[in-house]
Amino acid sequence: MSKVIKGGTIVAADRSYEADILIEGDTIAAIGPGLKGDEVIDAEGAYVIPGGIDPHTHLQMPFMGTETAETWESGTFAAASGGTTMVVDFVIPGDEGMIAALDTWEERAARQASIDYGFHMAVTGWSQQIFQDMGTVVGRGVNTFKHFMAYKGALMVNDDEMHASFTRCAELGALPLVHAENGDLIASLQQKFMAEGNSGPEAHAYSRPPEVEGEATNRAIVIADAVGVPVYIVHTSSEEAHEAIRRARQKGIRVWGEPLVQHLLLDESEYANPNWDHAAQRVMSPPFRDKKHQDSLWAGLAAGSLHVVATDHCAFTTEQKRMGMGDFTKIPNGTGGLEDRLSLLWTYGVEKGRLTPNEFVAVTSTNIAQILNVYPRKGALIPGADADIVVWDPKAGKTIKAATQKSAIDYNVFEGFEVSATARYTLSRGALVWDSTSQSQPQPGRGAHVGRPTYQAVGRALSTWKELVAPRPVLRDPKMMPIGV
Ligand code: DUC
Ligand code: ZN
Ligand code: ZN
Ligand code: ZN
Repeated sequence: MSKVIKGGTIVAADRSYEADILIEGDTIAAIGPGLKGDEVIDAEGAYVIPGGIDPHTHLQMPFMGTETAETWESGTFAAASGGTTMVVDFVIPGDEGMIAALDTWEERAARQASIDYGFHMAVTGWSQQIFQDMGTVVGRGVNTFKHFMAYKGALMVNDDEMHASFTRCAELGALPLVHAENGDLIASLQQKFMAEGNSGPEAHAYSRPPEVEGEATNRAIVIADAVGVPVYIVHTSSEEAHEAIRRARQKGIRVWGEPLVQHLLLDESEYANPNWDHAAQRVMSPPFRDKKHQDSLWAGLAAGSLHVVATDHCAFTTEQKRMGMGDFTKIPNGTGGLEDRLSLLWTYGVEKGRLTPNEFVAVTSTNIAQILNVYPRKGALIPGADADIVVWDPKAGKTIKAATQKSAIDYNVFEGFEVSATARYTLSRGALVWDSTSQSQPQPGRGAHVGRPTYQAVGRALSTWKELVAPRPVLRDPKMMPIGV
């Protein structure tokens, strides 16, 4: 049974044009005018875009003494309803090690996911075992390794460990990802604010100023450059971090920056809300910033110094957030956004003239498909690509409400936001996983793991340190004693 998407305007990262799309099985068979298929999907008055890819989610992840409340089933339903057809989730190994953790993540996703998915693997220390396991993990289709420069005493790696792991990434042809915040400084600021009696959610933001992010971002880039490996900075939230990325790119260093839709649209005044629950629900790291930082992030997306808009979807219930009443350092860090990312970015990006529709497609799908080495299977509408397609209706607005969301948590940090565009249909490898009329849930377990090959030379960085660390002449005989001694 073939399908044809008829009457829409295709919006790709590089151009927009009117054409139908013929789907046979999992993939796009043809694109052009007047195509015929067994089943017609109506795209009249709508845009037709590549399915969104959210490269930053934490589904059912054990963290800060609890586990994120979004399951693979609820999370991928939420994603599909919002026009996202692939998530890349973080595997965070505990004592069981990388391989057992990857088994757990794979098993859960295989059973529950209704859209396609991939994994990143966290490196939370350094040992011979980790060195070896990284090779195994790459063999299982994971080409990215995450490093936390924050969460001291838990996930944090120091410079030495990061350098070792980056070197291993370079050797394997893998891409390091970094959560860039100075974890030592944060730990001492947390102690200081608690000692001063500042124990509420607002102190979470006080303890993580933009400076700690800017410093760590720069440090991560310098270490990656020393090794000669490209680096991807997750949740870039501040001008300081953006500046470090911009500066490095100007020097020819291969670095990518990923703002979150939350940081683009929500600011630090959220933490001043007198309702403790409201403020705690918005505690995430890095914290929300002020308008100056938001403007910088929007500008970076338009200028091409920032590349991907993700969500870091890490959803805890209000009950879980209350673990941190009386001590902000115990509020589980994380917010949601997976379901609303595309609608929000369209409304507050495209509609406001901050992004073109083509840039919108680039930052929600195409760029990350390229960075993660799954392009053009994902992120492109061309014959042969997976039929991960969204019929995007720019006239079907709604108000975001926790009461009607597909996400499993009891609130939404974007509650009350009006959005002007939503997904009419979402197709995942040719199957309808979201129909805005029926709104029925797609089949859990139909999603597939998308293995990602390692990077070839073309995607690799060259260190700008080449001359700096080249062998140097020995200037004098080391056995000769100085005159007069
Ligand atoms: N930040 C969060 O807010 N949650 C998960 C991990 C992270 O870095
Ligand atoms: Zn992080
Ligand atoms: Zn500020
Ligand atoms: Zn994260």
